[in-house]
Order: sequence, then C-alpha cells, then structure tokens
Amino acid sequence: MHKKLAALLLIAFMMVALAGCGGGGSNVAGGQANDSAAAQTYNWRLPHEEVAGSCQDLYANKFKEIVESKSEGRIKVDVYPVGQLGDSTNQVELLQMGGVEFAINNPGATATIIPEANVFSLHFLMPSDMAGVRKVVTEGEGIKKLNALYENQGMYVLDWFPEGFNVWTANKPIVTPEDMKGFKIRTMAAPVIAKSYEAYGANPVPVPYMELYSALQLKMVDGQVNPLFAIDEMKFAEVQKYLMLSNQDSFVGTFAANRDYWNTLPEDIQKIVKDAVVECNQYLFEKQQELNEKALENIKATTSIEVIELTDSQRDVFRSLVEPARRTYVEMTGESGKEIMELIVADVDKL
Ligand code: 6CS
Repeated sequence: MHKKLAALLLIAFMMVALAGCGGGGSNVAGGQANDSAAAQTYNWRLPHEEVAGSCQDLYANKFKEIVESKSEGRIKVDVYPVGQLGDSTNQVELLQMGGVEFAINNPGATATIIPEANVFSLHFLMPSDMAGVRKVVTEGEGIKKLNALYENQGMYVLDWFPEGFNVWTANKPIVTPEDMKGFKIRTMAAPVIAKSYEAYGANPVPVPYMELYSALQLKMVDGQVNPLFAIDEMKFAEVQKYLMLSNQDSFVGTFAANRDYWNTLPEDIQKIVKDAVVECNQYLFEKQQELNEKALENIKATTSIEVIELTDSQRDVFRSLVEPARRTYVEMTGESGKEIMELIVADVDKL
C-alpha cells in the first residue's frame, strides 16, 4: 500500500518536472500550439529502460532521426535511456497518465495492468525463429486484440518488435527441471513469468533491471533470464558461471503513444510516425540479430562463463511442464486472454 502510494507520488512529481522539460504544450503532452497548424511544433519525450546502443535505444534513436528529418524540424524527440524516468513499471504509468508522449515498454512491465500481455511470458508458445516471432507480433490476429486492450488502458500501440530469445544465466548448470529446484531466478515482475518458473520448481524473485547486476554479484539471486544482448551489455556474465542457450520464450518490445495525446495529432503527423515505425521495425529486426550474435561472441571472448546449448530433448522436458502457467494465464485473463492465446497459437501455425 505504502509502496503504491510512493510510486504514485513519484510519478506525480515526475510529471510536474517533465512538464518543464517537454515542449510546454497546452494539453497532456508537449505539442506547442502556434498560429497555424502547419507551423505547429512538437516536442516528444520517449523513455526506455535499456542502455545506449541496445535494442530499445537503437529503435528510439532511429525513430527520432526519421521523424525529425521527415517533419523538417517540426518534431523534436528527446530519448531518455536507462530508466532515467523510472523503471519499466513507472514508465508504463507515465505513458498512461500522459507524463510522456511516447515510450518503449515490454509486456513484462504491462502484465499487471493488462493481464493478457502475460501471453508473451508463456514458454514455448511463440515460433522458434525471430522472423516468425516478428510476423506474429506485427501481422497476427492475436496482437490486434491485445492492442485494443492497451488502447483501453490509455496506450496507443504503434509497434511490436522482437529483441531476441530469452536465455538463462546461473551460478550452476541448468539443463533439467531438477536443476531449477529451489533456484532463485530473477525475473520481471509479471505473474505468468513467475508461474512458468515455479512450474519448473524454481523460486522466481522480481528485481528491477538496473539493480540486477549487484543482486547477482551479492548472490541475492542465483540467476536471471534475458536476451543475449542484455546479458552482454549489462555485464551479467561477469558475475555468473553458466549461460544456457535455452530459448524458451522471446523478448518483445512495445512502442506506444499516450492514447489521448495521439488522438490530438493531425493526420500528417500521425502518418510521419506510422511510416517511421515501419522503417524502425525493419531496422531493429536486423540490428537485434547482429547485437545478439555479437553479444555471444563477446561474452565468450571476454568472460569465463561456460556456454551450454540445451539440446532439443532437454528443451522438450521443460516444454512438458508448461501447462500450469497456461492454466494460470487463462484463470487470470478469462475468455479474453484465452481468445488471444488461441489466436496467437493459430497465428504461429499460419504465419
Ligand atoms: O529484464 C528486464 O527487466 C529488462 N530486459 C530487457 C532486455 N530490457 C528492459 C527490461 O526491463
């Protein structure tokens, strides 16, 4: 209760502070009203939680570059990396409340507000190749339904993009569910992520991303789960002994606007944004592959971590334990979540 109050106060404080550094516009966000619509300028804030050069940062800066150039200076975007405006949960609340115009988040951070977003935390649900994941999150029927739920919550989703497969790092080898028994694994704070690891016998612990390195170093947790690029850039491999290429689920990012602000934008500006997003999605798709490949090479070359590639039959044993998490997901989300999950399963088959 106190924590929630403190978080709301923090967000209210940040919204007041941000009102000073944005465009100083007349409504929710930073659009400045000038004499004519054509002369109107826009100053947008775009926070994300990753470090410079990461997937979300590359996406955000590509977006900035394109919209600033296409609008011939009418749009200015300020990118706030590394959770400068708060951790992923705060960022979602800021976006919902109009404290920022745009933000990059991920379903792990929206899963308590939109339980259906937990669908991406279900293991072995999405395709086993990134091109397939990209198709499901950009062209599928399931994602359309999910986007409508984001819109009900004040967020207008513009894009989803894959950032790579999630893999495990640990202080011991993990190749069977037996190895997970009692294992303290740091996960994002989403109920279905926790349930998935509990089904393997592990003890999931939520820790903010920015505090994870020290939590691993101080052995407050035994391991964690993230894509390779994050493990490399956040230096988690320095403080872990084993890296398991487990690929049980994929990490996807969400690029969204504050819904009410989005609805105030004229069509030509919305078009610049929508066109930019198509380019950013293609750009990031290539970049995430490059970043994740290079990350693995770099981790091998610069740390003593032992890399273990799980075999198909080892992954199948984990796959056989996914039912409790799927049940929890359906219990939490009811018909709407069930429908989204079934649509995604159908999308996977079709796409
Ligand atoms: O594990 C996390 O919390 C985070 N992981 C990534 C790859 N991006 C941001 C996110 O919050």
